[in-house]
Amino acid sequence: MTHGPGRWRSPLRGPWFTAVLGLVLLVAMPVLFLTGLLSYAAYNPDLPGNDLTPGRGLLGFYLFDWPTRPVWLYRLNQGVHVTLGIATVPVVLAKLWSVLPKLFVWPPARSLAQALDRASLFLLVGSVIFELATGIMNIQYWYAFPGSFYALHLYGAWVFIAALAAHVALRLPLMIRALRSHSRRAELRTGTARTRPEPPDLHDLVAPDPGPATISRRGALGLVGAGSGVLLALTAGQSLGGPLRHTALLAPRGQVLGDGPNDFQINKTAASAGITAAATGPAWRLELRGPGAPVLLDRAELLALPQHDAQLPIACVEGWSTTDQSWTGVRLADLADLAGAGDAAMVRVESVEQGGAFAAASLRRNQILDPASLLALRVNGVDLSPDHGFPARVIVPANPGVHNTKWVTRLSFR
Ligand SMILES: Nc1nc2c(c(=O)[nH]1)N[C@H]1C(S)=C(S)[C@@H](COP(=O)(O)O)O[C@H]1N2
Ligand SMILES: [Mo]
Repeated sequence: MTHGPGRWRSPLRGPWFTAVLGLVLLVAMPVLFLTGLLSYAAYNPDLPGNDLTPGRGLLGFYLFDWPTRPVWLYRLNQGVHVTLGIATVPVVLAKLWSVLPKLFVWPPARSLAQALDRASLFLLVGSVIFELATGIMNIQYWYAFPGSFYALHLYGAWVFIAALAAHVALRLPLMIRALRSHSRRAELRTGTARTRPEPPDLHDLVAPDPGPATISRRGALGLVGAGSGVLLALTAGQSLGGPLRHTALLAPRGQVLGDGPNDFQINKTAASAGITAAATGPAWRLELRGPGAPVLLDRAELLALPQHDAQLPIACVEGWSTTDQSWTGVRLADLADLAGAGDAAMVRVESVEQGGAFAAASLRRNQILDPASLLALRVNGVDLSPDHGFPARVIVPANPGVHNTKWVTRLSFR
């Protein structure tokens, strides 16, 4: 028995309907996978201290030196990854609905081939739900993971792509046949009254005992599209920034913005990071470590060094970003020279913040050397506000936001 009589009677289910949704996902999913892999590479996870769960093993085979140009590279990558991920949710749900009866087929398998097929579907459905759920939890600040988000989301992505590859290999001819079986134009002109079930198919997607249509295929696809469109419209503003930021009603991060020239998104306020006035007041020093004795500089001494400007965005891994802000400060390359480490392969940046995943980050040589990579002291013509990292913060072009460390106290060049 595949379909219980009286259950799963929608006349919409059938190869064509499933194939249309499948086609959309066949475009979206590889983009999500690739932008996800790029995002992981952008962390420089191979540098000491950057990957909190260095167990990726072979999965890191593709890692490369993340570039600093174009400066909007990470902003674009992450905006696409997060916004597209959210917008695919209705399509995934609709596709699962379209094959739902198949999940309850009993007995589970009549042949070894069918058992393997169903096992791959189990991995596919499980991993897509896992990836969307962990991604959405993360951008909504709900860090309820039994481990590191990066590791879970990365491993999940590889399970997903492997299952997807198997699924595409097994079902692509069927999808193409199904798409060719109907005229898309004609289907999109068919209203509810004239909506008929597809002819019975080999794969049992069509209900054996279909009821009358309560919505056309056009209407159902329109509903899915509208759902994706609404999610897109209420999310994209957080990545576009500027005035459009206010349209991002689904983003939890609309809440804290600064004042005046410091009026742009704040990830974690100084208060919530436990930054005290004492730690960032007159007693604050920047420590430079290199091959020789450490160099200590106060803020006035830093301001007396050559100052440079850079127009750079902040782009958080969680999808939001700002438009370019005008940062002013000392070049990281100049600080490396001061530490006697002009040839350093990397720098470890530490914050006065105690503990936590954001309190330190390592940057690679190409990032140190970019003339727009600054230890910023000022932004948009005024001193950094405490929430944006006063007395000094790192800002590096195309860097994931989380590596633009705020409240910096030590740079160790190696
Ligand atoms: N010390 C420290 N630096 C930090 C953070 C932090 O929590 N602590 N947050 C990081 C993250 S996740 C982002 S996206 C950016 C945000 O910078 P902003 O708050 O100035 O916009 O700062 C980064 N630097
Ligand atoms: Mo972030």
